[in-house]
Amino acid sequence: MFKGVLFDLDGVITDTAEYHYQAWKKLGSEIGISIDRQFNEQLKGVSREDSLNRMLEHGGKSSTYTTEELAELAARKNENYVKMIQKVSPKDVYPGILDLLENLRQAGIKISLASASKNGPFLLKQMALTDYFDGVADPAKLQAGKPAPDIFIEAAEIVGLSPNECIGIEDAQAGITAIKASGALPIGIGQPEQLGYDIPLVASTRELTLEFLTNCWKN
Ligand code: B16
Ligand code: MG
Repeated sequence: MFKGVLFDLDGVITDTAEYHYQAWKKLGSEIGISIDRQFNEQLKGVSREDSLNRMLEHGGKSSTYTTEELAELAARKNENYVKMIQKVSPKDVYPGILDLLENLRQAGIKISLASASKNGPFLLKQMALTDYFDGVADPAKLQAGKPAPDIFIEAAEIVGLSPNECIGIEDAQAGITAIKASGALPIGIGQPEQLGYDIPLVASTRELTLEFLTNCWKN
């Protein structure tokens, strides 16, 4: 039996992608870069700094800014994002997630957060989920973001486990690649065209039951 579950946040526990999108769009409008929802798909699971780089590249402004200016732009996006997520509440937790957390806890399975977001702890608090988590990996401490495995390795280690004793749950391609590279067993939320045909997938978080996870582990 698996001993831990490593959760991504955005797209798995709740939908913060829309707020990230609105905040990047606002920054883009201030610096003359226009983005749409399709482009935003590329930013899912990608760190703040890497997202900014991708946006600048998209707008043909890759070498326009100094390191200090880049830091200021990333901070400005985050200020807007943080304003938007003040309204996140327990109502925003995706269906099935609370039951899953409750059942994992009762089964004595460790629960750890492997989100690229530096706002992860704040979001857990807003959704009243903090107490379910035995550990929260700090993305600021790590060298490489997803698709590198670092955040999933860290999320397992902080709860005293090795990744190969854990299941990782992700909605983004970069995250699935990271889980595979860490040695944990990936479960994806989404479609095989994006996440691959070689891993167990669910279309909705409603399907993420303890029974489903147990079956994935056995197979
Ligand atoms: P922040 P996840 C990711 O969360 C988001 O999907 C991604 O869009 C965002 O840029 C990244 O967190 C960093 O977030 O700016 O709040 O530190 O999917 O890894 O939970
Ligand atoms: Mg995600």
